Amino acid sequence: MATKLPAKPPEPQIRQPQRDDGGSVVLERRTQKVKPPQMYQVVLLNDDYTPMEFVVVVIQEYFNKDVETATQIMLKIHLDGRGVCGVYSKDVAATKVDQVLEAANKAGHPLKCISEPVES
Ligand code: TYC
Repeated sequence: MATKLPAKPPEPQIRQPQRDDGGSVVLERRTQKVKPPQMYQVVLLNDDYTPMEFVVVVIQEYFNKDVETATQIMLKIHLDGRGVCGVYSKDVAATKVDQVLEAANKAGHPLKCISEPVES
């Protein structure tokens, strides 16, 4: 499979040469600002039926957290209704959501998972 090369930074924009009053040619360089990519947070939502132990395992497995951190995040979700499990690029966040929903469906739990842009 062909791998994509990283995108090149944009070339500085150079406008048409202008003449100043003294007859010399002046080139104006305007460097384009490159913004960092929008990041997405993956959020688990609380429900009344998914077992706490299952949520802790999901957070460990799909978000690479240790058992203590995963338990803290699970308890936060249980108490607040939602909790951020990780922050990723858009594609990786969407894949995490799919993986969590598939694991929950397979196990017969109604666990919900979403991704949303991180506010800057
Ligand atoms: N509220 C669930 C319970 O009491 C536990 C739970 C935690 C469910 C986090 C979902 O994302 C969740 N069994």
